[in-house]
Amino acid sequence: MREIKHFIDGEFVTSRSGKTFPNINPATGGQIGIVHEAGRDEVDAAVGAARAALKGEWGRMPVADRMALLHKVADGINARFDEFLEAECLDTGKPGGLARHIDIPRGAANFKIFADLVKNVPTESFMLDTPDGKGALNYAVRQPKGVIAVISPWNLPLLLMTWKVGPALACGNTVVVKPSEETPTTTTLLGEVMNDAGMPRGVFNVVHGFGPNSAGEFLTTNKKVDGITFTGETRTGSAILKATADNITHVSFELGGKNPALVFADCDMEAAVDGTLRSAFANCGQVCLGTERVYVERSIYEEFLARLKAGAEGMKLGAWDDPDTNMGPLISKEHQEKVLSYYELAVEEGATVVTGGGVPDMSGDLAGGSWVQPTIWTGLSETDRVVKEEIFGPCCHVRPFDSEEEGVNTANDTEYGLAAAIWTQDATRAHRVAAQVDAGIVWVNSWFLRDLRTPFGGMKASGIGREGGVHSLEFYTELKNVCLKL
Ligand code: NAD
Ligand code: 6OD
Repeated sequence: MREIKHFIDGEFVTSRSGKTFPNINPATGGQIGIVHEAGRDEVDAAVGAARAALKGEWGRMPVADRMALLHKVADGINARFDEFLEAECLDTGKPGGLARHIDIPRGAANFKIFADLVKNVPTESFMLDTPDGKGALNYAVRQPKGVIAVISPWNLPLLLMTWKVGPALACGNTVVVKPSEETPTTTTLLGEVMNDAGMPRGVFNVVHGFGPNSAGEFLTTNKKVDGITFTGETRTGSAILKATADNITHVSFELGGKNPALVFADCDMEAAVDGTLRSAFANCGQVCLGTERVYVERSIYEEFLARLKAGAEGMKLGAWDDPDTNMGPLISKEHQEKVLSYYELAVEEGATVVTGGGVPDMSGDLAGGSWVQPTIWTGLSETDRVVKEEIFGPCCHVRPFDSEEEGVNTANDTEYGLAAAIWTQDATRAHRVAAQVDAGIVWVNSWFLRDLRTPFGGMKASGIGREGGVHSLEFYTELKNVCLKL
């Protein structure tokens, strides 16, 4: 059984309190590790190490050397690809094929892409006329924000953690990461990679634990943290905002969603069905960008629904290392209870269960896992809780619409604004609808097609700020103007 320790100032350490919690494989319900839980002492030590590192070798390192080091970190992940893959799949239960193509390669790419980007970003300058005719030169410089707390979720653990750590380090900051209590392993492995790459001590630190009255709260209330970048539920974002109010700590938030898909009669039906199967069911529906509300133009509604149902029923639930598996379990028994409570609520609210709605029969070791069936509903009203609230499971509600205006209005009738998918072959319509949908990320005839140079984030209750490309610099650096009188 793996023992998962904190990584502070370049060393793996246990908690002084001796407090630990189990690491569970959600596919079987079995314990695979023991994790040390950080108290205030460990969090303060990690933040202290990160602050000291800003003044040390890291703070003085030439940009080119910093970028070369980040490339070495990416290479280090790739060199231990299979180890990261197995760790991620055991922590989450996700299919190996998914993690092999998305989670682990992106975990490495997040370091290279931001390293390459940061060294090529210009800043502005302005000449100002002055009464003496000599003028003044204004120029902007970017400097690191300081110590960044990275608080990450369990659904794409390595990918979403490095999506923050990559740009934070590229910009010259130091970090203290608190991964989700459900998925501590790959973040800890990254500590080994950092040491092997020669990362100076204290630049990358990891503390394990929960949110309230644990590592999460101790980190978000620490006065020596300069910025908090958080990915997780909207209500956790709200708790973090309250915790940071006294210190005015800067935040970047990527939060929940209740994302719509708009499927128009002029779509490529096969692409729309395949894309919606992915957006609703990939990673067992545990993708913040996933589709939970599908609106289909009435003339193709029946055909689309029948094909979506057939696709959902063809999904193969199984072990991560079975090459036929394309759906894993939910992350935990607690999350399984939550998702199943929505499955029950849907029926109470009057849904027609097109497929699924329960727990599949799993055999052998998998019988103890957190499995649920991929589920499709119809017949709910737009005010029903199942249509309004983020479920974060492999499920969606499908509803017909009669006009573009109706489709857009129902898609926008939500407190969230993270992502949307539009399926149409009419380019004019695609641009028109994309402009009207309230979402930070709109995909047309695709889903989760990522270009890391693009802005990423949510409108409304789905987040604060944008990361990705140069937008990451807005959070991870302080932009300073120098005005020089000539
Ligand atoms: P969560 O909010 O429960 O937990 C996320 C992290 O916050 C964990 O590390 C957790 O320990 C920590 N945390 C919890 N309470 C805290 C507190 N009071 N103070 C400090 N830290 C605290 O989210 P989750 O269940 O891990 O992830 C699923 C959620 O994340 C979904 O709502 C999903 O939409 C969202 N998500 C959003 C994005 C995005 O890019 N917008 C990406 C992935 C996931
Ligand atoms: O691809 C990304 O950069 C990203 N942040 C994906 C988020 C997925 C949410 O579950």
